Amino acid sequence: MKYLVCGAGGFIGGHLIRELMDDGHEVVCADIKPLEMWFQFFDKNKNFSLDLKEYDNCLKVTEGVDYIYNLACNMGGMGYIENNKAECMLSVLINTNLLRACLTNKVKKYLYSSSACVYNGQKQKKVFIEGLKEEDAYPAEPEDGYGWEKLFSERMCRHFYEDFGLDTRVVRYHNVYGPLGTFDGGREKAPAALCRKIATAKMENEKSIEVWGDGEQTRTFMYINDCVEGTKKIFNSDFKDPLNLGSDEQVSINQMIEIIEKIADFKIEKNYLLDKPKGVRGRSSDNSKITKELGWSPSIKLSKGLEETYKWIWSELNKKGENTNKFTASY
Ligand code: GDC
Repeated sequence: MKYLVCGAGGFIGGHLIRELMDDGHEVVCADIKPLEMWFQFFDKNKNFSLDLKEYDNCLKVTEGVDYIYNLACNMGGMGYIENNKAECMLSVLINTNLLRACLTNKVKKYLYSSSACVYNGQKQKKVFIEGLKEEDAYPAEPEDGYGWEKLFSERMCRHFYEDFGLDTRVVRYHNVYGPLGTFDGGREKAPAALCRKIATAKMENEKSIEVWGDGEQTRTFMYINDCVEGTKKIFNSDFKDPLNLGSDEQVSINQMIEIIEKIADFKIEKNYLLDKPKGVRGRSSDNSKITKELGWSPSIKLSKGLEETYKWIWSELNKKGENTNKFTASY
């Protein structure tokens, strides 16, 4: 079977392609970024650098393809999505035109990468909340901009199945982190940002780091290996409705900082910046449905995943004279 990975130059895309290749599949890769900016690049594959918001480009990359993982969207951590709502919403063109191209080119199955940002904001007003169940996305009050696009695109997948018979899957990612992802430049999420800040403080012997908000806000963070395994499992399952893919190990940002301090063997003072983007107060994944449907759920401990992530970021920061621009490049 021939797979297409859209968003191939991104964090999750790069890791997923490696796995699909290891499984022996032929993979076509597409991303808007120039090839030299891709986080992971494999010569062996057919690689396209083009804008999937354009229908003609969607037609081109889907030709002869059986299966699609659509991970392509303009995104980032809270610092990015709160300040670039229109850009985030324009990703609707990627999903729309890929779905249209799937029909023309008779693609067999299509996975759409949605997000925990689809969940109703009213259910995320406290710290350490009950896990969000899939049905908590309605009544709709998602994250402004980015979350609305994700919720709308989820529904488009559903209707392409109902009306045209296209076999679709929808996965709702909860804050994914790990090596070979963005850790600076403005799009980074909290795990990578805080690993970078603590590593930099240790290297430069600084006493404090900046933390957005009061540090009491809570999240669950999913390590990339769980993310790739779960994504493939959902793709290969018969379950067509949106499914959470996230950890259920809830921590506050302050608790995550403590874990990173231990890994780094470095204590730091926290300078809380209350006017920075904070997002929801508390978010967590309820994993009952994925456990029931797949007999599996993410299980890698945050301390283990952060250890790998910190080590990688530390080594990237230590690379002297090398061009690390690819990690700071804008979309
Ligand atoms: O950016 P993020 O990881 O995204 O932020 C988590 C929390 O960590 C926020 O409350 C933020 O204010 C706090 N925080 C503290 N310091 C920092 O230095 C920092 N950098 C960052 N980035 N945050 C800091 C994400 C979306 C994604 C995606 C996932 C799905 O929201 O940004 O695009 O869809 O959700 O779960 P987060 O978890 O709010």
